[in-house]
Amino acid sequence: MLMHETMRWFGPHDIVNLRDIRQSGCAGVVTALHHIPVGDVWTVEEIQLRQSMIEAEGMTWTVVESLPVSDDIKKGRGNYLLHIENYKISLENLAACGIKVITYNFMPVLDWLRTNISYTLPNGAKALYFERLAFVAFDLYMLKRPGAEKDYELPEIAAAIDWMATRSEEEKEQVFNNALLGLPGSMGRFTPEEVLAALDSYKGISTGKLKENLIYFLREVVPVAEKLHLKMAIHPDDPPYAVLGLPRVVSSEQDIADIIQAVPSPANGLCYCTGSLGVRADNDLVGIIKRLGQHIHFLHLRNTKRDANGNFFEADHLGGDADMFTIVRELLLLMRQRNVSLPVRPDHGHQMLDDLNKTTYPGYSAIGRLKGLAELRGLQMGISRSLVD
Ligand code: DNO
Repeated sequence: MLMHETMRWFGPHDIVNLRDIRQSGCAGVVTALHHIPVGDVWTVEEIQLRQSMIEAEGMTWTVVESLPVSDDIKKGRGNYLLHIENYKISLENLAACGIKVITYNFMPVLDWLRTNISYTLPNGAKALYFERLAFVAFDLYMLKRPGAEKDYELPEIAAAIDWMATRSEEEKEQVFNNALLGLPGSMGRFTPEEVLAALDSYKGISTGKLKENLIYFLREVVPVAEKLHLKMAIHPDDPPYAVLGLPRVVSSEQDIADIIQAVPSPANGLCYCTGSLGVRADNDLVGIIKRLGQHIHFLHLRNTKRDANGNFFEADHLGGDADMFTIVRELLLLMRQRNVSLPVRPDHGHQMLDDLNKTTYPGYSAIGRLKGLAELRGLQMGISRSLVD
C-alpha cells in the first residue's frame, strides 16, 4: 500500500494552478478557504465550490489545511465560545462534503517563522532559512519587544549587537520583512505595531494555560469529529520552541502524547511534520511514528539541516538531518499494520529553475515541490517493493 499523494493549493489566487499540480502526478489536493475570516463558518456552498474546481481537474480534495483556530480560542477569551461552535458547524459541513482530515495548529499569533525566505544554496536554488542571531536581533532591536532581553543570555545579546553592527541595511530590512510575513496563503505582512499588540494580548497566557485551552478546545470538537468520522491532525510548532515570548505546546513528543492522552479518540491526532519536529535534535522522528503512529493522520515530509548555533535551512527532501529512508520505511510499515493509506504532501520546496523569476508563496513554488514529491515517490516505491516478500 502506498501513501495518498497530495500537493497544497492555496486556491484560485495561487499562481501554481490546479493543472500544474495535476502534472506532479498527485491524486489529491490539500487546500483551505483562506478568504473566510478565522472564526467564521465554512458553508457547504463554499466548500462545494472549491471542491468542484479541484474535481474538474481530475483530483479530489482530501485534506483541509487548515481549518484555523482563532486566537480567541487559543487565549480562551473574547468570542472563543462562538468560534468553537462555528468550528463544529464547519466540521459538520466538511464531513457532509466528504472531506476526511482536518489540519490545524495551536501556535499563538504567528504560524511558521523564518528570517530569510531566499537563502541561496551553493547550486543557486533558494531555500527558507532561520538564522538564530538575526532573529534575536530582530526581536531586540527591530521589533523592540518589551522585556525581550529577559529571554536571552548575555553572550547571545552581545552577538546580536554585533550582528546589527556588521550587517548591511538591506540585510536587516530583509530579516525585518521576513519575520513579519503573514500566514501561509497570504502575501500580507504584519506591521510591527500589529505584532506587538498581538503579543501583548497573550500576556498572562502561560504554557500551562495555553495547553489547558487546547485541551478545552479538543474536548469540545473531538467528539464531534469522531461522530462525523473525521480525523483532526494538529500541526507541530514551527520552529518547535518558544519564540517572541509566546508559549508553544506542540513542540515535542511529550507534548503530542499529552494532547492525545487528554482527549483519547481515534479522531484526535497529529499531522506528522518531519520539517517542524526535526529542527529539534531531541525529537526522535522514527520513535514518534513507533509510539504515536496510531494517531498520525497526515504526513508532511520535508527536511532541515541545523547547526550547533540554532540556525537551520530547508534542505533537499532526502537530504538534511531527518533520515528520510528510515522514516518512510517506518510509515509504510505503519500503514500496512493499520491498513490505511495516509495522505502525504511534500512540504515546501526550493525555489529553482524558472521559478526563480516568479513570486509564489514562500516555500510553495511548483518545481521544487515537484522535485521533492518525485524523490519521495521513488523512495516510497523502492521501499514498498522491497517490503513485499
Ligand atoms: C507551512 C505549513 C504550516 C501549516 C499550518 C497548519 O508551510 O506547514 O503553515 O499549514 O501550521 O495549521
